[in-house]
Amino acid sequence: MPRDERFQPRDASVSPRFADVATFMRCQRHEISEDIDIGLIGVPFDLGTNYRVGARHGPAGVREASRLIRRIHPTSGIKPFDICNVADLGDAPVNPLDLDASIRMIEDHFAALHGAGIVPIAVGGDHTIPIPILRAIAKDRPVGVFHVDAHADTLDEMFGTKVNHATFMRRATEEGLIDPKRVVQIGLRGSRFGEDDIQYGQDAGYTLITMDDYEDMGRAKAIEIIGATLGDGPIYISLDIDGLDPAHAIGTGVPEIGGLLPRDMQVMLRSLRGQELIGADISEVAPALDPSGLTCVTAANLMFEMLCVIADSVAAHRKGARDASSADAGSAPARSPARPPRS
Ligand SMILES: [Mn+2]
Repeated sequence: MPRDERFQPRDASVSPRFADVATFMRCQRHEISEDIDIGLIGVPFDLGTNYRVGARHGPAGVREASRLIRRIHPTSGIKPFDICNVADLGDAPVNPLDLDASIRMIEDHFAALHGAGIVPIAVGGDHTIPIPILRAIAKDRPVGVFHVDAHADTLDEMFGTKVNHATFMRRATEEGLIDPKRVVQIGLRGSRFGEDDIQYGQDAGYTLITMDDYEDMGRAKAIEIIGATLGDGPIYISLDIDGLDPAHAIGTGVPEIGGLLPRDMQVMLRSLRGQELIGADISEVAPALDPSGLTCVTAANLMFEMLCVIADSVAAHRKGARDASSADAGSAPARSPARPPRS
């Protein structure tokens, strides 16, 4: 695939990193179009938050912090901007005074980009946003989920509401958007509402790795379990920044001590290379709660980790689709995300 200059980040040797309007990783700002493989998109929504608010400013904070991201992954060597057309798609529309309307607007927007064959990497926003995203991109078949979080997000309701940042995994399971046998939740910890807080996922068939489990088994074993559980098939990544220890990400709504290190998170995300990755979000980044700016720097770098493995996946499946269609002309590509092969 020839490199398309319309989808190259601004060159830091020509325009200094601190100059110009902030976009995700200094990518060019585009509207939804079929020329785009991967869309970096903000979802500035936090009406689903029950404690500390401010994740509506996450997209702006992560755009600003992502100015420092470069072109090439230091370990894998993946060059995401060479193998995929990547663009900043701006923010999904929201109504800051209406949760239900916002959820519909977000779903419609992600349905539009999914229809254009774009794989989304979303920056929240609170952790309600995977629900409208999955409704848009996973309605055709249930997907596996790699879910990093201090909290299981499987409550049935909160303050009498069903759609909020503590319920998305349960709603997605009920709605058939995710395959519970292909779900890993990692980073779980913190005090609980009740004895059966995390029971829902266990009963549904999720694989849960609490922080206590993680400390006992170590990172290599955790990666082995993650790979075995996710298996083959489409996978969505949902990263609540509160999965990390608040020493590295205090700018979040519901911080819990004793969490994952950014380094461990980087290595775990890298382990997803070779999987079929259909989208991702980083949620619960609330910049105003972290005057140091570290939370946004951490989120921007984890976003780059996601971009690299997702670009590798999109490029591989584009090629896979091309091979499948040349071997069996007329049949649909076997795996999604399906987009027409480009020469
Ligand atoms: Mn969460």
